[in-house]
Amino acid sequence: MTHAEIAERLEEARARTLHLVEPLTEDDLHRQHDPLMSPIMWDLGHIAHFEELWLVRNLEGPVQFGEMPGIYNPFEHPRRVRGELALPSLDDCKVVMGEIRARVLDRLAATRFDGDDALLRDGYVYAMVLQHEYQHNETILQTLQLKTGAPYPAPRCYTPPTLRMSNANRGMVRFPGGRVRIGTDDRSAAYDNERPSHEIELAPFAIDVYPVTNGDYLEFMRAGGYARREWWSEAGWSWLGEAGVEAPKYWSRDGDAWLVRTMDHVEPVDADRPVCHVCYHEAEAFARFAGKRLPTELEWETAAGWDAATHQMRPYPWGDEPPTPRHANIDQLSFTTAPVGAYERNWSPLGCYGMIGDVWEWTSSDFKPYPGYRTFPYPEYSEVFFGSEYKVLRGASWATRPGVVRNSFRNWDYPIRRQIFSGFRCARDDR
Ligand code: AVJ
Ligand code: FE
Repeated sequence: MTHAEIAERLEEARARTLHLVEPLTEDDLHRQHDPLMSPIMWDLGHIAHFEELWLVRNLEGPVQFGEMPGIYNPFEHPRRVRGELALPSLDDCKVVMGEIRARVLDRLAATRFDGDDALLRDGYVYAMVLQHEYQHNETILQTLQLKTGAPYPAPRCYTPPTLRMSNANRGMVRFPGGRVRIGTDDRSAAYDNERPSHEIELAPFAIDVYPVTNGDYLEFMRAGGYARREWWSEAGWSWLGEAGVEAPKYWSRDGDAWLVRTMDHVEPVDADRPVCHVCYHEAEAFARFAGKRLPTELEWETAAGWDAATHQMRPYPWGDEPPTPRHANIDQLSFTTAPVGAYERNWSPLGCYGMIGDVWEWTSSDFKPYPGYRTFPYPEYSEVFFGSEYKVLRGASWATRPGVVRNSFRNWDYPIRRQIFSGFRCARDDR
């Protein structure tokens, strides 16, 4: 990225953030809509102060993440209590955002990207701050979907293509087994948890061509999926007992049929769209019902990128072209999932559709460091979350900005979470 491109992208990221919150009242911004999510005003202030930490203070000397001002430090205040913090008005926050941005641009002009500092080399720290804002945009959209009071009037700006596939094609594709290169060594944009790239040996496996659709999931429900102990893990069954749910989040009954709400739209559930807002336990139970299992994240990445012709991994399923809303259902402004098969280019070389876009996909993998992992630049992004508490999700959802979309990207959350834009596809051993 050149200096001019960085300035342009910072501007564009902020314009999108402010566009998303534009329809909201001051009360909407300050209210804690759900214990799982911050008040949106907290995300806005946190975005600004994260930028100040890394693009202003850091250029004057090394910084610690703990230097983030108290109220915007996520580790000092868990999400469920952020409604009690003294958050500013949107106008005051915009003033602070503007002041910080002016200092950032001032310093950017004098910054060189060809020195020894790994944070500055190739503009890494700018890419990191941009991605942070993109990721908080998706967090804000999760909050807006949970919003109390009047539903969020989503600023829909385009309708996804409506091409539909015939059911006949809905099978699995096979990976023959062998060595593949997982992860990346990129130091211009990738997060520390995606590095280093490393070769692994994978056993043969089969994986679904499509993510599991609402239609598939309804079959599970009709087969008594939520009442059949044998399809659930122990942790899953105990979650189900406490949560007492009988359908994906945001579904409601309509006689014998089901409706689904996305922001301010309520529609009949479309059988051809990927199921969304299910937790890991539901995904795992469905897989057992189907006689399959969830893929590991290594299998997922292989299915998304491995090219039999070159024996190389592609950065995106369709090749090298940077992701846009023409490639896949990403970048928020469709405010919906699309029927599987709708995006003509969204195929991986192995033959999987929609690894990117529509919904994040649960994998069976715990969020652990790759062999040879080194924390960079701060432990609070990845390292403090490593362990068996979190499951890895791969891909990207309709609410993900293109700047955080790549086959090597690793997302993670607790296995009980359903407010995220999460679905899944199944796999199977193929020995
Ligand atoms: C990668 C989505 C799990 O929201 O906790 C935002 C992203 N990290 N600010 C999160 C993140 C720091 C992170 N996830
Ligand atoms: Fe953050």
